[in-house]
Amino acid sequence: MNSDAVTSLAGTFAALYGAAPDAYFAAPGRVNLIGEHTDYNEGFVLPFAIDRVATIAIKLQETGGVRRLRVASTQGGPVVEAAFDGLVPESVAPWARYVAGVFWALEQQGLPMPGADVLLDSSVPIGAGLSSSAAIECAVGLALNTQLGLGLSREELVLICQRAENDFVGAPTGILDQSASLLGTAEHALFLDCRSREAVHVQLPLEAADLALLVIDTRVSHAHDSGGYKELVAACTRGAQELGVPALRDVGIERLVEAQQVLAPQIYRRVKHIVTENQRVLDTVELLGARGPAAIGPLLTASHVSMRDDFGISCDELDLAVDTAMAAGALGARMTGGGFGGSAIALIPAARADDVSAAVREAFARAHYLAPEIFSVIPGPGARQL
Ligand code: GAF
Repeated sequence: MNSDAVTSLAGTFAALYGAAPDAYFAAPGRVNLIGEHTDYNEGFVLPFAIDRVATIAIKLQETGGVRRLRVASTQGGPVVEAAFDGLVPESVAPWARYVAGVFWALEQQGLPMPGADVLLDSSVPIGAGLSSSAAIECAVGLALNTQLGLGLSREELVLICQRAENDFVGAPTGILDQSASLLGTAEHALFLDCRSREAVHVQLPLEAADLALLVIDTRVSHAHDSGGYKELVAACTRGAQELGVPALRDVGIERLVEAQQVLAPQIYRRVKHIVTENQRVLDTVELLGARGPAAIGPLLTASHVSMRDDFGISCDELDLAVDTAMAAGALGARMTGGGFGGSAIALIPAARADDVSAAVREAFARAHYLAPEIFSVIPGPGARQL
């Protein structure tokens, strides 16, 4: 965020709350390059932090009085105000739960929180599968950790923010989004083992390879606290139980034939996606190291086909975005994020960005879909104080 934007945030904060903020923090959204729905199956993911962020201005309340949380957004709307003691999700508007939930999760951890005034601004599109919610949680988590001197590591903050999302917002998500936002670094993707939580930064030199990564936001909105995501988690848990393993991470490709014989067809297809997707993540990391980003296109597209045909979480708009991008010269394309809408990504030769974008816009217009938002992203830095 440039200094003009911080000045403008300071002005809005003062107008709303009658005082200057103590500090500013920013945390990015993410693109998941590959490794979808593998996180809560204790498998592998390869996301990167993007150059679009949620920014907060924050002022902690002095200790002593009744604790109160006030949250406002630069998008407008009334200031959301909640008493801190007995804080429950229902006492705050849904969008403000991503802020309040982090205060709540830290308190649940035995860390007493002060009240606070928070102003939120975000350049991460909402409901686009780019983790706008985790970006807010991570900005708040880093702010409280820093301002209160809690001494938590970023890895610990990942789990606090995940707890806010799981137990306060009510979405049973894994650690993919919060890990990308808090642990991401510029020019790298984050290769994360979601069982051991070991994270390795893998170079993703898009520019040097004359490549670009386009995000195609279909504007079909989705939310993970609704039914679809929970059903997927339940299906994967059932698949693991029936195969007698702690998590689908423990099922190798070689067990798929047996899995097909013992599982109901719908559970089998879900299991097949997770098992093959874990292998695709490992193959992608290997190819990136050996041959660079231009080589990974077919793996990205295979991941999309698996989500479309086996995991069952694509939609017509995402399929059209992927198929059109491929026909217009993309090296690989896939939906990214939780699914049921949101965004597709396309890995393209940088020189073809305008042609691919135009082809996708035209195809959407022909299908009478909403006009997509198309923009390119680069791997940016993780959450930080401004
Ligand atoms: C959402 C969730 F928040 C992540 O934890 C992950 O499961 C993802 O969907 C699918 O890969 O973003």
